[in-house]
Amino acid sequence: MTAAAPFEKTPGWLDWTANPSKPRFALPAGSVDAHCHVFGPGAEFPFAPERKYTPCDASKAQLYALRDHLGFARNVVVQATCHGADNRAMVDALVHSNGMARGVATVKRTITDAELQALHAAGVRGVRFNFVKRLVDFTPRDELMEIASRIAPLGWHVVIYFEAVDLPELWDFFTALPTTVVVDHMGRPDVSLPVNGPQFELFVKLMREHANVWSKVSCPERLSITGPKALPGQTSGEQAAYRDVVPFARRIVETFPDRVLWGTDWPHPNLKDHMPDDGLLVDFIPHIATTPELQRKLLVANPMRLYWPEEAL
Ligand code: 0GY
Repeated sequence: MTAAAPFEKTPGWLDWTANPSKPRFALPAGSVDAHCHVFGPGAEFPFAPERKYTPCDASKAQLYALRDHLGFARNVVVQATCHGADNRAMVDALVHSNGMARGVATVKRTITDAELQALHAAGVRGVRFNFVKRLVDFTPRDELMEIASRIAPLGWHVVIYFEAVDLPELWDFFTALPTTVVVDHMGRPDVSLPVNGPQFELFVKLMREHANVWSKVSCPERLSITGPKALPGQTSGEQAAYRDVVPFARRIVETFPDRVLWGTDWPHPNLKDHMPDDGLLVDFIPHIATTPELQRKLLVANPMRLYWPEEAL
């Protein structure tokens, strides 16, 4: 008899792909997967009572096996909302990475200075503020601003996750943050709208007018409507998998080459239609960062500057 799983997955949950393909794109040496998560395992690190979904397990060992398979050297492990502000699973992944992983935590205003120092010692270099309503309950802005002012002296940054339609309302708060600010997944644009239309222009304006704002050009699989299938017989350029996301991500990479990051988003929470092949996601990179120099900045120089500044050139 096998022991009952401690947590029942959300109905319809899609598990991560166990046998991703080997990417054809050779990642530059020292590349960083700057957005990924661990889930539990639930029996060891229980999911938070306030979570909005219950995922499959996705352990640190499985994450680091994927890192090696794809050709990455390092990871940035971002606290997933299913663990709330209990950062133990993420921290456990960092401390068992031989220094090859750094992290982004979720914290509450009740956190003590000693607890912040302990997170720093484990490798945490940022906090995440989440404004996606299906993922989290509302946190008052004054609490978030208080947290931002406490982590700023540690040299940490703030990662923000929001939907494009909410940017106008969140603008004043974002532009008042005292740290580097990293936007998840380009602020989740609606890629059926024009790349130079008002919605995406507002996001470009945020980055243009605020030099402390960075963006992850990640998650084509979340944003795409055309999906993972390339057009028949085509493997490059606009014909690639997730081709409707290419103009958006490419514009951000080419306009702000020193303020972009890329990550797999493994184990891909909350996808409804398909689970991406992580090898195919890596093969998306040369479509959005089209020269070796842009690729080196996106995958090595930028994440090293933000997460391992003591090693960055
Ligand atoms: C992502 C995206 C999602 C989820 C989370 O922490 C999370 O639960 O970030 C999502 O559902 O869009 O970046 O992993």
